[in-house]
Amino acid sequence: MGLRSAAGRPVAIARGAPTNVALLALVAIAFVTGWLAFAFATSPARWSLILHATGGFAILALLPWKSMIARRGVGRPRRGRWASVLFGALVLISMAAGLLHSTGLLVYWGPLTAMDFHVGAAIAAVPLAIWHVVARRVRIRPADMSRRNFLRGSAVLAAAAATYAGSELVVRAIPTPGAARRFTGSYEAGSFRPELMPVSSWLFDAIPHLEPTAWVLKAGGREWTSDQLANFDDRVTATLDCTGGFYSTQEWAGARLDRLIGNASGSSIRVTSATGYDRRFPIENAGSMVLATRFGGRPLDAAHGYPARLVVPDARGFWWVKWVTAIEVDDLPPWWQSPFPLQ
Ligand code: HEM
Ligand code: HEM
Ligand SMILES: Nc1nc2c(c(=O)[nH]1)N[C@H]1C(S)=C(S)[C@@H](COP(=O)(O)O)O[C@H]1N2
Ligand SMILES: [Mo]
Repeated sequence: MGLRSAAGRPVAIARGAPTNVALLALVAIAFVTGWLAFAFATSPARWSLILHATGGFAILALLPWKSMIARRGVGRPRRGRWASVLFGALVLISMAAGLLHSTGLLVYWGPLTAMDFHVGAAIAAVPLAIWHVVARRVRIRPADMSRRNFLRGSAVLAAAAATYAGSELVVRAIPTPGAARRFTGSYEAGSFRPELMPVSSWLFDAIPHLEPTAWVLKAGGREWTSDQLANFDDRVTATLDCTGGFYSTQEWAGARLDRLIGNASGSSIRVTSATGYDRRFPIENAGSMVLATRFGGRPLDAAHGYPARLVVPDARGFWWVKWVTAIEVDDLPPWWQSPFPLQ
């Protein structure tokens, strides 16, 4: 795979296996580090995104080689060729959307964000990726493990890291809108302006319109009405950082969870929405979480979780359960849940 013309372009591939295996590792790294970044709203998000972007740029760096492999493959009259091409298209769409987000050139696309396309295309590519690797099996030969291929692999990684570092410098030097990203890659929106705060859902939840007179909260072995809840005035300034690519800082007010659960004992707290959406938290965190009824000095609106929504400082937006109806303490461990919501 290493022959080059006088112009320095790769001209022939003796073997595609090393390129394909490198791609397998890189696609897997990009996928895992992407989700890892979504799991955190603190510094691990940045570390995983550095790996993520380097992996992404390394895939781009292998494109000249892979396009030769792909051209040869497409030329063979074989079943599933078009599934491979669709796979390639999804990877390229994901890559393009990732770069549109990171440079800030196109962050919103109607109600969707570049991040939604980035992750959506990557998820859609997963079954095709598995099929591709199984149907186009590669065999590694001892000769593939050569010092030369190892050096080439290192060169590709170094080039990818340098391209990423360079792109970050360019984004800041021009500057493109991407210069304003937070360490999670998210863009500021409507901070301290509740009326301008974006509205988001994890997947399928629609905004329920709850009647304040009918709504009750179950917590600490009793029921709370919205009037009773309105008497609390615990305040916290905290940033909601949505994996869709925006963040918004607000002054939240409501009831600290340790006050609501009383002296209930157990390992974790399960917070449930009127929609069925729920998240579980270590009981030790009760003192730092607030069940908010107000933000920026005004009541929550339906879209942002009225009558009450959870505020979890330093946790990603998907932990901030909206339209809360129950807060229960039990003995299940806090990790006893899907790492990301399923609805
Ligand atoms: C095929 C799989 C994927 C590839 C090849 C890929 C590649 C990329 C690339 C090239 C970028 C732009 C890097 C930059 O210039 O900063 C990017 C950004 C990003 N990707 Fe992915 N990605 C993939 C999947 C995912 C998944 C599954 C997630 C999350 C679950 C994710 C989350 C992110 C985030 C949050 C950013 C923004 C980083 C920032 O703005 O600093 N990616 N990705
Ligand atoms: C970014 C990830 C990848 C993309 C976009 C991609 C895309 C493609 C396309 C479009 C083809 C030509 C159509 C076909 O033969 O079905 C192809 C061929 C092939 N791919 Fe991939 N592929 C990727 C990763 C991989 C990986 C991870 C492996 C194996 C570990 C692999 C192994 C192969 C093989 C063996 C062929 C056939 C080459 C030939 O017939 O000469 N590919 N790939
Ligand atoms: N019940 C419920 N709560 C939810 C969600 C949801 O889909 N259902 N989405 C979460 C996600 S992913 C985010 S980013 C925030 C968005 O809050 P906002 O609409 O006030 O910006 O709500 C969280 N709380
Ligand atoms: Mo979100």
